[in-house]
Amino acid sequence: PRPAADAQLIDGRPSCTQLVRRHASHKGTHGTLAIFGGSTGMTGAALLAGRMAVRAGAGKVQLGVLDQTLGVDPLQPELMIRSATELQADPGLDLAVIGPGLGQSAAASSLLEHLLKSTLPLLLDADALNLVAAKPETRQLLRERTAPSLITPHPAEAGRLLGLSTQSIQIDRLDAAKRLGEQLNTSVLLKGSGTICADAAGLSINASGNGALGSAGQGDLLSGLIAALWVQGMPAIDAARLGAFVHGQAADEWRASNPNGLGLCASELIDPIRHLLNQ
Ligand code: NPW
Ligand code: AMP
Ligand code: MG
Repeated sequence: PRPAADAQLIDGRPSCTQLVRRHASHKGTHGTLAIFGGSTGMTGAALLAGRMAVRAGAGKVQLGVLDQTLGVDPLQPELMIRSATELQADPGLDLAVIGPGLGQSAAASSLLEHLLKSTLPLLLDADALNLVAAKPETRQLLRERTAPSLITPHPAEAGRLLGLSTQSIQIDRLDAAKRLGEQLNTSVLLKGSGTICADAAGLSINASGNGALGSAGQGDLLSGLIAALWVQGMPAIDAARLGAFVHGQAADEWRASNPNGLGLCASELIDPIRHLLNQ
């Protein structure tokens, strides 16, 4: 979306240097992100992704939701909330996420196909991945994309995409990530303990994070975080690596004062992640 800044690594960790706000920058400089999802009963997933994206520095964040009853988000009124049908036709978008709380309805499926055919850089998560796994024609559209794509499956979603059990994904996670990238022509973030980021140039394993992240909504938050970094100009794979790292780091810091790791809510990590990005 933006001219890609050079990837920088400090001690093997992705650097935030290119995210520093320049004096004359403005919201248009920081990217316009669309997040498609939020079907009835799962609007929270889209809200988590959107709130995180706003607080990770995306210039403008619009939710395109399937549940038409969702209006303003009182806790994050900066979010623009529109119907998915209306937002998909907006020519002013720089990047899109599709999946958080999307569901697998016919409307979700045709929205996904529309975005796969577009030239927008695309992050696919959750039900978007389940639709790719279930529908050969949708899978083919992903394989044929020329615009950049990033998929962020958890092990069960990865299993569905490769036609394998969750257990066999976990037995050789590096091989699973590599095969997903090759078969689907996309960069990959395979979630779980030791999140793997992979693209044609290689693979890396994230060392931050802990079992407290095994709670609903953490993946939805991560998709908004990575997309916000990507839309601000980081290459997709660096955004994935930095997103996974700071998400895990925020959970590790929380765990230091909550040693048993019970009850961590995804929404609680939004402000600590913003703080880490600003450091
Ligand atoms: P098990 O139990 O071990 O067999 P699904 P989902 C497995 C939305 N959400 N290591 C595990 O399988 C999402 O955005 C909305 C190993 C687990 O039971 C999606 O659109 C929320 N296994 C939709 O719900 C908050 C692992 O996967 C199964 C694993 C469905 O997404 C919640 C669950 O996967 C949710 O995000 C690991 N690390 N991680 C909202 N507030 O609106 C997962 N598994 O069946 O794909 O369901 O991930 O909940
Ligand atoms: P999702 O299943 O889509 O909600 O995503 C869960 C998020 O929590 C992903 O970012 C996972 O990598 C992360 N996560 C879950 N369990 C662990 C764990 N044991 N260690 C590190 N990260 C985890
Ligand atoms: Mg998920």
